[in-house]
Amino acid sequence: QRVGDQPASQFTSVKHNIPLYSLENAFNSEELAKWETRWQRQLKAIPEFTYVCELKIDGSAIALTYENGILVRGATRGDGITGEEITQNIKTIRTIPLKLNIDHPPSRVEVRGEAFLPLDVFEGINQERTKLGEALFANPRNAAAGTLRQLDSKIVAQRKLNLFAYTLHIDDGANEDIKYQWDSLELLQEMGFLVNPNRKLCQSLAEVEAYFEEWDIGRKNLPYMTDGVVVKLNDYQLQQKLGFTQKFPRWAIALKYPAEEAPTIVKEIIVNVGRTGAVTPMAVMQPVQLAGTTVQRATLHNGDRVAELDIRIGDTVIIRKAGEIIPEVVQVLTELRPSGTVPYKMPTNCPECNSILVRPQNEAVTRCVNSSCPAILRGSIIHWASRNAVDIRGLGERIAILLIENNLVQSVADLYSLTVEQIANLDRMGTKSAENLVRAIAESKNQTYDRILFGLGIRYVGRVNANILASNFPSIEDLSQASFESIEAIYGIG
Ligand code: 1X8
Repeated sequence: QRVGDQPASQFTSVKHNIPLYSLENAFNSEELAKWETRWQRQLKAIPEFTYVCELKIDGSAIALTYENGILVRGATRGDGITGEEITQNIKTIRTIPLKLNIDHPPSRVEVRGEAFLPLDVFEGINQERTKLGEALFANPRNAAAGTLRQLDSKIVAQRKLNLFAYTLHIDDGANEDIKYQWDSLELLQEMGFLVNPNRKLCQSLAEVEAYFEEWDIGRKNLPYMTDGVVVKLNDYQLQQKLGFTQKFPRWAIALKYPAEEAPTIVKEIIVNVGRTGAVTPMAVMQPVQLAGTTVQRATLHNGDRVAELDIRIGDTVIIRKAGEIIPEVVQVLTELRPSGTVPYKMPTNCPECNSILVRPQNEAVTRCVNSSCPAILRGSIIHWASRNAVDIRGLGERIAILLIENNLVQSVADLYSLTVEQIANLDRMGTKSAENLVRAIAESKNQTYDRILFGLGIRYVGRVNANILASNFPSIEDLSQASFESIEAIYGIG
């Protein structure tokens, strides 16, 4: 009953019965105090009130609809107004009741919660993706969102998704007795949902901040990721009086933890050449745990940033992870610098093809401009095969490197004349995986033209622009003839 039979071919959009708002963020006590002043000023007199503090789960928001106690729909947040119907996937989450555990269920109940992946499951998924050469998820939130959008609910069922419920809406007036958020949480629990146990009623912002501090330490031992605490006015009457702005409820705020940082030691400084030829200096460091993953590389962005940091091999550095897969070096602790270090000099030649690197005036980026540089070819192939381009499953970094090293491809076009035999002879490939890859490459010819356009990796043609161009020029021939004026005239292109 929990796992669907046939994979879905696509998801359908659904309008939420009640919009899902996002939360206003506060990053410090001042911002939190301003929020309190603001909501109090809006009322004629300062009322008696309490705050409910809950952990902010770094997952993916979900809306669940129950009719007469039966789960009839699960949807992603989407833009808050419309989301995607993912009922089949939602049903695989064991902590979501298919039937509410109450005697006389109201005709309609809406439950909101955060779907999340436990940290160890997240690490496991990324390790598996590394092996397959697939792009890694940057964080558990993206991994949860990606899992929820899997078309095959059998895969979702294997992933151990979970959900903390935190909002309860009852449609038919039956919630007269529920006057407080706190009581909603207890009722949700009685109905059979998993509700985060680490909640607290607070009488003042001082107590809220104590809770925030307590969980800044406590969260490091939780098996799931949190990125702050959510503070809500407990009293539904007050919530109703305050209402919503265009974007947020006025009666709630998220107090966020700063992006995680950690110290480590630089073992090596390397430069990476991307598919556009852009040369990015990177620090290779002693592995360190950061925001749920083991990190050993950090970006140094460009030569100017390297000079500004004066980062050297042997330095102790602070790295920070703010949403991206690759963290950045934010500080060099020069007082810990060992003796005998030398400033790092950016290379003048490409580390992969040895041609002279070029830095256009007024640009921060240094580039390799050799069109046959193997690094550029490798990056182009990986990009072409990536999920948002023509999506060739099984063609990741490892295979791209093998194909280039063995002189099997000199361009993306060469992928389409590869044979099973050629691929099967590569390191750690067999006939079966070679057949799969050849088939996946052949199937990629059927992809839509916007994906192909994106896959070409033209500068300034990202996913959005590829889409816009594809819908304004019916064929690639039309696009190749397009004038400056006709492109400029398109809504969405400046
Ligand atoms: C988002 C979240 C909320 C809660 C926990 N985690 C979140 N990511 C909670 O209320 N316990 S509320 C919320 C929202 O309203 N956007």
